[in-house]
Amino acid sequence: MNSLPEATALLASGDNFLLTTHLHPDGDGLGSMLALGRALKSRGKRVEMVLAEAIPSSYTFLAGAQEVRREPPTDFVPSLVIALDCGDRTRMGLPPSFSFPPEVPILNVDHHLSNDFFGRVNLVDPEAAATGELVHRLLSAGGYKLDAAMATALYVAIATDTGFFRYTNATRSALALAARLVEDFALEPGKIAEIVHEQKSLNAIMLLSLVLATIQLALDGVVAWMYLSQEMLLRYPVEIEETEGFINYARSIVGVEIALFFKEAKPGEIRVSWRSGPTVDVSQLAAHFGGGGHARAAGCTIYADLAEAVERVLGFLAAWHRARERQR
Ligand SMILES: [Mn+2]
Repeated sequence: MNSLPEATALLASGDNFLLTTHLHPDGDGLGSMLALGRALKSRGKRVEMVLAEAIPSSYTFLAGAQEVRREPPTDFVPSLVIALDCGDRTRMGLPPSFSFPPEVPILNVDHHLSNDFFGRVNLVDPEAAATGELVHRLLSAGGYKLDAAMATALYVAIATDTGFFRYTNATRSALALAARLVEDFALEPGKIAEIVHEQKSLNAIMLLSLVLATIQLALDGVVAWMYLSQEMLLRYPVEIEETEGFINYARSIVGVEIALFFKEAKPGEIRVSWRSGPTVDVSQLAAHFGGGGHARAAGCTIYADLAEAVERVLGFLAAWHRARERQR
């Protein structure tokens, strides 16, 4: 069931809500969770926001960020679990020790193309620029009154997922909603961008210099790839989230259609970020390695050493590239 009325009805009916977003949370997941959590609380609902990981420092300014717990209170049995910005159930950032009864419904609010509709009720729209846009739809349909804190959280959700309105998902409706939030609640986009964006540690910048030095082109310049090894991370320790934007440099090279960033999260565990321009759907390519995401931004994890992961992905892309050349 993929329906707005069903989703609003679920929110109106229950009293104990467990909200979560994906691990390695981003501005969209966190902003969506915090805005919805605050709105539900304003209706007198019990809300527990849970994420089994620390919140990146660039988002701790958002109202309610301090209320997010690593695990639910021991006595807590939710009447509804709400997953925000999670493409599938395994992405939900709940601690492995926590389980809830199978009869408890999940409301799945998401905009990933690869979303597999794991909820009892799903509010899934790949056309939405951000999950925050869907949360806004949900709150409007339910007649919830926004306040400045919710508006800020939703603005951050939309701004961060559109690369501060630079990516192809910076649609008319995303811009219009952001503008309305700014106007109605006197938000300051410049200030918000500075808090979210310009808070890099010196280590992150030094690490960027090492990563940029690894950029190589492949397949006649169609692919640019780069990597981050454990050795580099030991030299300049950062939270892995701080490396999120690095891949944009590879994608910005003239002629490059696919950018790849291989991150050795642990020895033997390589997280690969995929970015593309309008000519390639990387969510389909990443799916070959069990990953997914959006057409222009996807990810997968490969359990191998760094060199082998690079070889597997480039080998796969070489075959894809040859097949595409033949079709032309
Ligand atoms: Mn998102």
